[in-house]
Amino acid sequence: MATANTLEALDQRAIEILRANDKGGYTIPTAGLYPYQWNWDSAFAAFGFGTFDLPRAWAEVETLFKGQWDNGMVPHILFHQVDEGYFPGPDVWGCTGPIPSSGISQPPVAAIFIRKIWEWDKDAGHDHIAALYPKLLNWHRWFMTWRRERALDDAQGPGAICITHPWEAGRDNAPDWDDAMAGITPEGVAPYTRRDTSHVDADMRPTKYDYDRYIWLVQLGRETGWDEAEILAKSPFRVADPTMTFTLLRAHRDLLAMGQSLGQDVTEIESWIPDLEQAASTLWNPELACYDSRNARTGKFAGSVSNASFLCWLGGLNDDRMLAQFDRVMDAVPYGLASYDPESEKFDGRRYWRGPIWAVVNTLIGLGLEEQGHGDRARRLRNSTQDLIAEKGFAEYFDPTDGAPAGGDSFTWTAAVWLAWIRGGKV
Ligand code: 9WN
Repeated sequence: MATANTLEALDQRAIEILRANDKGGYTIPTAGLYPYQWNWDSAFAAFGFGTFDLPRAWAEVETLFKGQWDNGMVPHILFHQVDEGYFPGPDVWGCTGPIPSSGISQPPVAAIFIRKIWEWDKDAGHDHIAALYPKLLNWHRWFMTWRRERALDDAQGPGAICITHPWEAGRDNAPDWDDAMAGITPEGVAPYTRRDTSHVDADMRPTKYDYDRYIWLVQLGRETGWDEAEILAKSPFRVADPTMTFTLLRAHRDLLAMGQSLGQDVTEIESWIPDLEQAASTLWNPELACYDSRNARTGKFAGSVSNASFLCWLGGLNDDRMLAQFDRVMDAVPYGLASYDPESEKFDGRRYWRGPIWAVVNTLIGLGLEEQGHGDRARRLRNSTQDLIAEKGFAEYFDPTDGAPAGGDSFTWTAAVWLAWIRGGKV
């Protein structure tokens, strides 16, 4: 257990990390490994900055939305300044948005944290949310148009929210995509050199098998000129995913609250919420007794109890069926919450999204648990994450079997959620 002095020292260290990773208007996740602005990382960074520097928090999300495409999509990476230390860079993506970028998006958590920052000071936040609201609405509409599980003309109607690339879910090498990834034959991938494995151990990162398919999918998108209709028609990879579905459902609710406060006509958002609640319920896998991912090309469930399964509470579903799963996964290893079921043969405690703990996902799960009246479990998760960071530092992720820090260090989003979730706000 950390003492009060240690906790305060850690608060200061977290602030230092955010300041050090600040590139002026946007924050990099960590020096070296990730030298650009990432979408959901920035939303978490804003949450962290909001605890001690509200103007800087607003700048973070405003810079992110400067990269929004005409079709509403907000890219997963903005390449503000080319850096040879990261692959694939802007030349590989071949995108033509307002800022050089990737051609896919990331979990839409921005509205969730924009609402929180606004609620911390509504007077200071009013003009910021007024300017961001139409941009968020366009982005959410893009998901509702282009990322539903069924084809747009399918008489069965639209379903859960899909990803068109593993990087879009932010859970890059999760076992959830194994089946869909096996459907890709990565022929014609141009020769490439990975940079990630020059920064961190290869056994903490995705494999070459994964990277060949990641790049093959980027090439496919680029060949279509990032035309969503063509990607929908041609790509073998399309997976309905709890990360996207639950975060978008939650983000719709936050956008609705901001729209109402601004006196906007919110009927479109009001219609999205029951529609997506219904769609989210289709991710329930009865055999697994858990929310799961599904290969949208075949209808086959992945069979994955992942940390994304536990985002149901954040989405607003008060589903007690998930409580026993939560307890089982927490009890299975010394530190929680593992990103993949520790009792599964696919679990790998060191390898990225196939087992390690991610403090940001814990934050989303913890917020949801608390709101849905499961305060004991929310506290358990928060205390476990606090002990881990206090003992092991502000790492990118952690091995749940022994707490070992893994991936990059001095990590922006780990520092941000330390301040805003674990320590509970203003410092
Ligand atoms: C690809 C920045 C990002 C996170 C993702 C995480 C990792 C990138 C990578 O780093 O992905 O987007 O190169 O490995 O999986 O969730 O946003 O921190």
